[in-house]
Amino acid sequence: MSPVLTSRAGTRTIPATAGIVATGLAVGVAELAAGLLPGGASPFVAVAERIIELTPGPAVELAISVFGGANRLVLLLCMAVGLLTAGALVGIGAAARRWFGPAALGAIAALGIASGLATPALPVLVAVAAPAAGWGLGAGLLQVLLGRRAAGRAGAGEHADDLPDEDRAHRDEPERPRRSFLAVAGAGAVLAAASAGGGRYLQLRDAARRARTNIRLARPATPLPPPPGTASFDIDGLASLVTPNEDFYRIDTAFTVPRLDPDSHAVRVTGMVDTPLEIGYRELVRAADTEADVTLACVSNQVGGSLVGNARWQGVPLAEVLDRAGVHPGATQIVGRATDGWTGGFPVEAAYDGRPALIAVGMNGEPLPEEHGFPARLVIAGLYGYVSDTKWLAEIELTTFEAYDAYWIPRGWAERAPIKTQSRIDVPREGAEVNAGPVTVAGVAWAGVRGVETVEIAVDGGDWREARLAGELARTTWRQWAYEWDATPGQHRIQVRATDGTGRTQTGERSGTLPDGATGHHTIEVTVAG
Ligand SMILES: Nc1nc2c(c(=O)[nH]1)N[C@H]1C(S)=C(S)[C@@H](COP(=O)(O)O)O[C@H]1N2
Ligand SMILES: [Mo]
Repeated sequence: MSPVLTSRAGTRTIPATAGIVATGLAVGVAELAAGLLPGGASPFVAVAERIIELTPGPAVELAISVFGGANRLVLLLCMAVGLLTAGALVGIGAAARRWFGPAALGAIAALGIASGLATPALPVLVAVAAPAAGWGLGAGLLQVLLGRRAAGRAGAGEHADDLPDEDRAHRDEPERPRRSFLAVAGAGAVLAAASAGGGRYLQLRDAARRARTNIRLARPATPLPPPPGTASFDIDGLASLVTPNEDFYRIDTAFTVPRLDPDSHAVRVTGMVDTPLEIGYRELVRAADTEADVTLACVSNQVGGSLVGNARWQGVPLAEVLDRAGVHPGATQIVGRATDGWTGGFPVEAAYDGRPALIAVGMNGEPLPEEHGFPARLVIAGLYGYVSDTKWLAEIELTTFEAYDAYWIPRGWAERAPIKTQSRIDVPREGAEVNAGPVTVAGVAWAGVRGVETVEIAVDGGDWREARLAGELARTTWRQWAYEWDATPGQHRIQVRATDGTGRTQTGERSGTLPDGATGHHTIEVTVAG
């Protein structure tokens, strides 16, 4: 191969690389700027939308028939490849004529601006500023990269062949500029990817928030009355009957809360059914006419712990959706699968035995908070959360327990996990100092779907004495209790136990949370001042 050819190929690789990185950075920064600006959506997607709009109908239909639901993704990938190819040409052109780089990147930015301005949902400021910011940084990086390369060439690269032999030993000196070119190009590429990813994340989070605030829950067919005053005691420090959404415990494996677009989100029903279904989120919201008061409990809750909360959920009865799909008689397990792949699985009976079992979209009168599963989740009364209450619900799969182990099962947790009867002392706090005389001891007790029949208190290992119970909101919720204790000076130990609606009293035997929930009496020590 002639040295001329090799060197020409070499002179093209570097400007092409510079062009690709600079174009990537321009697009990445535009996405990031759009994510940072209020109301921002992707300029890149805006271009895709204009392309779809300008593509003749039959061509779009062909694309859909070939690629199915992935047709948009295919278009975005094609655009990305096209953009990087254009980037290479931008770089090569800019190496020949300095003005060409900024001008060509400007043309790409102008395409973004024009598409953004034609997108009604995109604020004008974002439509213009985001691509402009991308253009500025991309063009700047291109100049820097081509400058470095020129420096490298001047250093020796181009003239190396003319050098006397003894100087050829120093040919690797240009390695330094080249290395710095690679460093800057590498940093630019990382920055481009990070800003594109970060920008997209911010845009989607923003979109989910905006969409969430625009959602109106349906009016329930038979609205539940507000919780009666008799179901609550007014005692300082006692957990409120209904846990406010912002105080509700949160447990999941999600590293970051999934941000899902309610307009495109759907829940599929798959597996052992006659007719697999897909129900869009909007349809779920319209059909969500059922309310239920349900206490959720985490299997990891220690005795006396706070991983339990009570809310009024609104949704579609799971059985209604399952009946539409037609569950095969052999199916024994319902698996809820989240968008991030997490799964929880519970018996099919739980959807049909009359307990509240909902595909929920509402929590305490508002759309589900993102942390608690927006757009949709399962809420199955009486079962620990890890088997039943899948958040960010994407799929309901009918299967058997033999065929599938949900997320926590191979990790040692029980396959069947009804909530155990438990009770907790909220006041006084563990280790508190109180004055002698009448002291109110109060807390909550819960028993899955069995309801709480009695709560008893024992002081210093003495007889069990019955506490007063607040009215029952529902069999499926916790129940407040209170006990007037005549406190005498000194150190005292207070224990609590509950008896469920089937007459079974919770065990005092202590066991840890693994594999199916902790047991034992919540016990506190208090000091009574003389
Ligand atoms: N997608 C998903 N859903 C999930 C989980 C999870 O890790 N991922 N954790 C479950 C567990 S262990 C519990 S206790 C409940 C908690 O629901 P909350 O965070 O709304 O209180 O969610 C359940 N749903
Ligand atoms: Mo949990």
